[in-house]
Amino acid sequence: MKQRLGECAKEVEGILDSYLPAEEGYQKTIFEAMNYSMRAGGKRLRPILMREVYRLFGGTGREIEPMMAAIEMIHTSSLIHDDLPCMDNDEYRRGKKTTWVAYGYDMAVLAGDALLIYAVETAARAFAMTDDAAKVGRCIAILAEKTGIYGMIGGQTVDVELTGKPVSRDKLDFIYRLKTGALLEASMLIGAVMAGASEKDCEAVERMASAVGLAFQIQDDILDVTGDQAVIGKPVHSDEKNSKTTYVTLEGLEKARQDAAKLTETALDILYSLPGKNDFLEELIHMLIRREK
Ligand code: GRG
Repeated sequence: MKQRLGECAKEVEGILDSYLPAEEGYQKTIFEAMNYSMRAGGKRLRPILMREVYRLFGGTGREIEPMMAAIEMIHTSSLIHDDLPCMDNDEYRRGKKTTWVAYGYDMAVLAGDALLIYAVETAARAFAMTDDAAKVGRCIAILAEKTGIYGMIGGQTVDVELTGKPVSRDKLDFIYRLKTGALLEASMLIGAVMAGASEKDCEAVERMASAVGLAFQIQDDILDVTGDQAVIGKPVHSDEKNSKTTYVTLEGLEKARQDAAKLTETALDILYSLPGKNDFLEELIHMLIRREK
């Protein structure tokens, strides 16, 4: 599985690369900072999950590729901003210097902004690759909604505001569903919509992704306590350093592990209820709570 995932990530990187800007012109620095961050590695889970859900519903075309690039651009923009001194103040990510350390605070803010809006420009390239303009329009709306104030940015707002303060389980779930879950929901839902899945199946995919998102963030919290910096590629104990309440600080390591496993089972039950079969997607969902980075 690890090897297959590695090969898949490499293949996805080829696709991402084809959508990155050429490093030329007076504004060359912004292109370099964007490409540095996009090429820094990472598991490429969101585009991989998107394409596997697309395949689950019978999708075969290349129209999914601009959407795959767009979701990874949005994810990368969020990592650039998350690492800034005004947020988590981290110097390493994916085993490399963070964008603000490599390019300066000002350029990192701009590179995050640039990737965010370039993602929309990139997703819009799918219009020229299909006869079904409506589904592309719907996917761009999903990207915007899941990224914005009702999604990732909304979740991050509550997260930042509550840093160093007591956080109830209810609020923590809200933060996780939005800050982490929303982009995973967008990834999988866009895969379904682009493949022409029914409304009922799209709703099921969104619920499946929501469970995956929560389990994924719980595992992220677990790795921040138990992980190896050399494997993860970023500092561990970052949550403690930033006085963050996490699933582990609230519920303890053992319950965190149990709850992540339960959420994974919920996601898999939904997957089994859907038409079609995709063994790789099933394994991938299992793997998300077994990962070491
Ligand atoms: C871009 C305008 C704008 C705002 C960003 C900072 C912010 C708002 C949101 C933070 C969202 C965030 C970083 C949530 C954590 C999600 C998470 C667990 C990320 C790690 O994802 P992986 O493990 O990373 O897939 P790799 O490196 O493998 O891609």
